[in-house]
Amino acid sequence: MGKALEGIRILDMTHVQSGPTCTQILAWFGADVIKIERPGVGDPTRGQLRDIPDVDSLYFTMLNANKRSVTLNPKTEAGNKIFAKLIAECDVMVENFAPGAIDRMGFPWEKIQEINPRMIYASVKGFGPGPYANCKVYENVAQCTGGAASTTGEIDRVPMVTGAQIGDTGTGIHLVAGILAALLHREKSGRGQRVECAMQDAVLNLCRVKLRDQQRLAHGPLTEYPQYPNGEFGDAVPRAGNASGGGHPGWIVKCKGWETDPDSYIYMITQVASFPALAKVIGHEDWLDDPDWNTPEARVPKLDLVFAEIEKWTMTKDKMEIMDILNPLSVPCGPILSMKELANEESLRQTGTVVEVDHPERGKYLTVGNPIKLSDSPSDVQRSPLLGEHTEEVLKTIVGLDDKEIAAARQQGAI
Ligand code: CAO
Repeated sequence: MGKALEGIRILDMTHVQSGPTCTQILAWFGADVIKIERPGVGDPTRGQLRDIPDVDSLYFTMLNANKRSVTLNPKTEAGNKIFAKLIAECDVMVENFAPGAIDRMGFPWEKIQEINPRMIYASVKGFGPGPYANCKVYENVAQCTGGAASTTGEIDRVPMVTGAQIGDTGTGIHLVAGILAALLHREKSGRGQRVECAMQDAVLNLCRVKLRDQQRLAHGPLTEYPQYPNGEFGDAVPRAGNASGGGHPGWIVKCKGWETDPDSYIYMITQVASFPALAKVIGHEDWLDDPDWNTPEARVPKLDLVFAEIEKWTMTKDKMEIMDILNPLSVPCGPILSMKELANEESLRQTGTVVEVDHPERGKYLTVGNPIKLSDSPSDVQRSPLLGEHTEEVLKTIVGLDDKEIAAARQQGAI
């Protein structure tokens, strides 16, 4: 059974997180991803947040699975020629350097097109065209400038960033969609094209419901927000604590053991259809005949009381026990799972979403496998490459250099 992207070759000029996320997904789908790294240095994340001295960090190993590593400096004479040949031989080039870095290497888009008109050139930048186009951007900058931070956090407290890497990984996933669309389009047009994704845009896309709420504000208070009915609304979407972003009110409530276990909580959603079952199970059958409680409209102004009553019940039970009771009743709820629990979750191991990989220098480590499952071309996760592990192999088989030329390039510091 072939892989979905078998035969597609990616020139991977990415570093840190956003770009590597994108190329890792393409690699899981079977593309041949050739990661170009600076000789002797490599992707800076190889050395960041190291848990074991002198061994590639988990930051690197968890974002660069299934790739080949080539060390190459395109700013040297020999490196420039090798890079041009790689452009000619690849289908897609992905990069996420600060604006202008690839141009400064001598490869503006016009030149890339000249070398290979079928090339798809995909970039992540912090911002799109405009006043901030030249800014360098990291994850939390994108969360702040894309609307996530202003709408996340406790009511009337400081803006909050989330642990989910929506700026980096979120943008990388958007870029994958653009690359796949451009590959399909190339089938018809015969030509490559540029694919650009700004981190601010990707975060805003992920915060789409908050822009929805911004417009709703003009027509009255946001009734599902905890500020309603007693708090104040300003002229911008406020932070809403753990309120649900959807049409059914939700909140996080305590479970048994919360005093000592920081993750003993569960997210409860008071979906209209399953509310009678929920009311019964928490001992509030009385609500079902009471017009003060038995409609969503009646409950909305006192959601704090609704969740306080739910919490009285959840505090008597373990979060997984609650799942077991509520799921058969079709009451949507989600236990707050810690990373420790997720790492040990057997069902995630079974589906390949959590995978153990063996690395020659660090030994066994856990990574997140491909969350996108294809029925006919499943992904297998291979360890990340060592720095320059595939330099000679790629230079010989794809660039067509012989031993003498490789030695000369090495002497120049090109590889
Ligand atoms: N050989 C020689 N030089 C190389 C090289 C190689 N193989 N690979 C990269 N370089 C050089 C580049 O040419 C560039 O040099 P110049 O600036 O002199 O042209 C430099 O290394 C990389 O520059 P950078 O500005 O991209 O790197 P930085 O560490 O200063 O900034 C980051 C990092 C992420 C802030 C910036 O790259 C950026 O804003 N990228 C776009 C947004 C993005 O993806 N952010 C997410 C990062 S993940 O949190």
